[in-house]
Amino acid sequence: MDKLPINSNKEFLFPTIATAIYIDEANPMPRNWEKEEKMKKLFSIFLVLVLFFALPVAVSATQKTLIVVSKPDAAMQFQSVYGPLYGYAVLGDLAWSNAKPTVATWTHGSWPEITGATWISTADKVEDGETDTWRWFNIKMILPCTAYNITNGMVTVTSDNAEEFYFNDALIWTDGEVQVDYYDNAEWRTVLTHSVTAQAGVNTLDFVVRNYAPYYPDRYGSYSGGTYDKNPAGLIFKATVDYELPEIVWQPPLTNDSFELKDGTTMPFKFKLYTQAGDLIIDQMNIYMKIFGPSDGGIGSEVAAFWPGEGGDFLRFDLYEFYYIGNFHTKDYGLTEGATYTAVVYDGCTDDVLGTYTFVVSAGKGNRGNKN
Ligand SMILES: [Ca+2]
Ligand SMILES: [Ca+2]
Repeated sequence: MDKLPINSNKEFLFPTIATAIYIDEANPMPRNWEKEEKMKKLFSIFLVLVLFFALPVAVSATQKTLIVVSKPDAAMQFQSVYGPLYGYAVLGDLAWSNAKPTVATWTHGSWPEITGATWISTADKVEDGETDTWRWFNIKMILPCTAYNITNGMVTVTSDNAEEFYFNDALIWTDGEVQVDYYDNAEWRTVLTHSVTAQAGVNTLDFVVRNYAPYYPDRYGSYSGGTYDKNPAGLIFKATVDYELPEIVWQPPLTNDSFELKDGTTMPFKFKLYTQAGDLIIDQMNIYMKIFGPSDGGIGSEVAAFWPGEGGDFLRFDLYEFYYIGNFHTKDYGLTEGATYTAVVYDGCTDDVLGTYTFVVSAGKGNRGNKN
């Protein structure tokens, strides 16, 4: 492996970078974990104050933004990590073995921050600082299945020390040397932002991160205090994407002025899906509907669920009228007359609420008071 030359005063001026960088900061080596912890606590208080005054600003009533940041995920629901390995392996290689939860890792005071994101790794402190190690971070970024006009996908990332970044299995960028002999030019400092094209439903972010083993003395002439075991490793990122959700437009008989839902009848809950621009959506079956009640001040408990499908008990799409329909057989549910109920339509991927319809159950079994 090629090594960098080190000059006598322990400073090294990279040919392609205009500023001098202390060589021992190229791969940050804390000399005292505990002292660094105290400094970080002070910085945290400062950061909280900064965040307090940096409240988000709403941009539009219909445009939504999904933000995913690196964070500990004990349940491995959305974020997990594989490794460390002592050699490079491609995504999905059996050498990676089993996934582990991402954990907040020890952070070097010089590492960049990304607002809202946490430096994560396989452990609080690196397991083996003397040898190059590789970790694979696997992240799920889940948009609603009904999301459309998906734009402005951006991923901001850095790692200690180098990373490959894949989005939906395609390599987007490599910062530093992940697969070949490394040239340590402090890539942990470079916070890069990449454009990505996200899709409705599940998107995956994969980062293969290499921690460079130290090979040089620090500015005091020692090798990280005489040992190689203090060599932090980690990843920090923030991913954002803008999208819109469709609008529910309820159909007759629900929208009739005289509408009342009579107990004992079968009521057709019909709705159409429109984009915010007013275009009809006719090919979206990743939705479902539930009916809740009676209202007890809140929405009440679940009475009935309509999953997408073809049978009479399912949420169906009518190919002639272009509406979705769930037939609510009220006699099957022992409803409370005079009480308030709510129908809710959800996105099938994220359970986002797309629309609601609130109604009162009236007496008069056996007769439907409305024509559709
Ligand atoms: Ca970087
Ligand atoms: Ca490192």
